[in-house]
Amino acid sequence: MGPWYDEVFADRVRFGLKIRRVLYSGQSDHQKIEILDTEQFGRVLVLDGVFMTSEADEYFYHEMLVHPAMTTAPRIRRVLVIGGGDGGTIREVLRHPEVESAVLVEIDGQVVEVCRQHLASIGTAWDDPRLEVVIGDGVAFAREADVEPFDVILLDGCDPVGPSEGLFNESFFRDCARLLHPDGVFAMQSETPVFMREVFLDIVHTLRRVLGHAWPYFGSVPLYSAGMWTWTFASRTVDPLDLIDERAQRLEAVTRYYNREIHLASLAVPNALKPVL
Ligand code: SPD
Repeated sequence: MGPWYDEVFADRVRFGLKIRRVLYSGQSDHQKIEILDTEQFGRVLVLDGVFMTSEADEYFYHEMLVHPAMTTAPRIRRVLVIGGGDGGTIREVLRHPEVESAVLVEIDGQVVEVCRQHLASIGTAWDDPRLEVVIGDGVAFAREADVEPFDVILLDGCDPVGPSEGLFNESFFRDCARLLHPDGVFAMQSETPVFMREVFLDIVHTLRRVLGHAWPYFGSVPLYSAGMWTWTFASRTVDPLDLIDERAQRLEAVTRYYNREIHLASLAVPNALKPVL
């Protein structure tokens, strides 16, 4: 038996993976970084004891964070990703040939280095000439950047503790809104209403105040133990149901989870959440 690695959530839930070995363990200026080789999920990135992504199931999360925004935004020429140091989100962004430039702002350069070395199957687009990687604080970037607006902004953070805490508040969302084209789309991972109901609701309601409209959408990521995961789509003008069919259809040749049916179905709100949404 064993060894096992357990993620413990708020002293209420424990989710464990049997590991073959620890491939990397180190402390950066921001957090503890580990790469585990596991029986079920292959290689897994763990930050401060929380499972982030795995070789086996990362596509559920990354495709759903990226493609609802990228298949509905009228223009997808310029894209900003905040967080996402494993490279999965930017890989999905750069699948779209209409993208001319993409900026990824990751606070922890050590996460990028470790993932490039140990999770190369996830980060397959690091050398794409359209990509600029900025190692720095996404909150400061959003506050200070003086650049042409982005067509799509994607927020790929950890849970709202530690280095990601500042990525969940209204002033940061307002700074992102300033950087977003008037017809742009913002999307972010918005946690699970099963374990983090208030955080989830707060994200949706705050984005509605900031951008006018926000729609949570639902799915599952096998590595995240609550069963239900959410992302939230927000835009001043774009409705997530208005798919650009040609873009979505082209993607379906390569995506492993995302397709047009899943895009539309993911926007259905469970009854228990309807009154609070
Ligand atoms: N509970 C874990 C939430 C992690 C969300 N971000 C994952 C990053 C994958 N690129």
